[in-house]
Amino acid sequence: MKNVLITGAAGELGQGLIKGLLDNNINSITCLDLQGRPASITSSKVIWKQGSILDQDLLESLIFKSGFDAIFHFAALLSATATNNPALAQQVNIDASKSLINCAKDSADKHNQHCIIIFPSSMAVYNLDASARNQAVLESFKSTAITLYGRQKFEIEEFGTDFCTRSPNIGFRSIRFPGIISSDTVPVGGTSDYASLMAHNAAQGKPYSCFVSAPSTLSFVAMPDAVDALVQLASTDKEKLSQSVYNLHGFTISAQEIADYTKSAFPQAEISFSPIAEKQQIIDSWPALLDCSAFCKDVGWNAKLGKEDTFFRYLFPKISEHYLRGIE
Ligand code: AKB
Repeated sequence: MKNVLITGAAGELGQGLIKGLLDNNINSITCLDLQGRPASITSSKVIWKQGSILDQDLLESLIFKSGFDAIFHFAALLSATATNNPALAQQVNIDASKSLINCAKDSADKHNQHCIIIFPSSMAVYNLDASARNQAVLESFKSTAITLYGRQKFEIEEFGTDFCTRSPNIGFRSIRFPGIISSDTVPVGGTSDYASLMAHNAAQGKPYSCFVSAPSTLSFVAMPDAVDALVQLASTDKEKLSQSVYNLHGFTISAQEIADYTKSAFPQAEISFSPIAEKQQIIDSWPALLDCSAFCKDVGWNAKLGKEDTFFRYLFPKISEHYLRGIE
């Protein structure tokens, strides 16, 4: 991977990946986002284009001009935002994703080079009942997501996989992410956001009311492990990949455990639980444990941060430092 495009680059996954790719000596990273360049991204290897993923002319000119060898397509409306804006979610999550894949193919054909599209899917594609939630969920588990977002992620997984089997110059690779815990950005628009929000609020001395119940348990991964997973998936030889869509899992943790951890790091933290029925139903349908053995075997990835390390070695120290320096 030498020359990559990241759409939705200012989001939490985008910002995490930019740092990860720079650490891996990438030549050039072109970023597309509605927002301007974040102040923390200063490298001259990063070219920032402020604009919309819905601007077809902009997308085509970017992709055709540069001939990327990898495209990380992160621009999306997350679960809560998609539910509240279904028309925009259709445009961004479905229409723009399909046109990006089409455009990547045309460009790869024109430049006669190979381009890999990396698509972050989500555990939101699953809809588990209580008995299924007690087991590790495999990719083959068939279900109908209860959120629009989950159904849209699944639609693009299927579209990308099918499209690329017919187009030799492009590859489609996808990870079904659990909730991601990030220290650098405050999450917005997701349903799993409560985990990071507890800590971000505590670090700023603000009370936090959690929108799911204390026993709610979910699968999560720390951002550095999520970034490693993306970089490793993009760098793995095609022959080693037995499937196009993989589960990822870091650790299982309940909302109560996160609150306890947060209170032990920030003794003044005020955390209460006021579950919102709609959000609770979504969380209860998502996995607490994803079987990611295929990903670990094919790509050679392993989570480096377990649940205690994620909070005590990564999240709490980093956000304390951020807020002390006044960065929000
Ligand atoms: C969300 O909550 O929408 C995301 C996800 C699980 O995909 N974090």
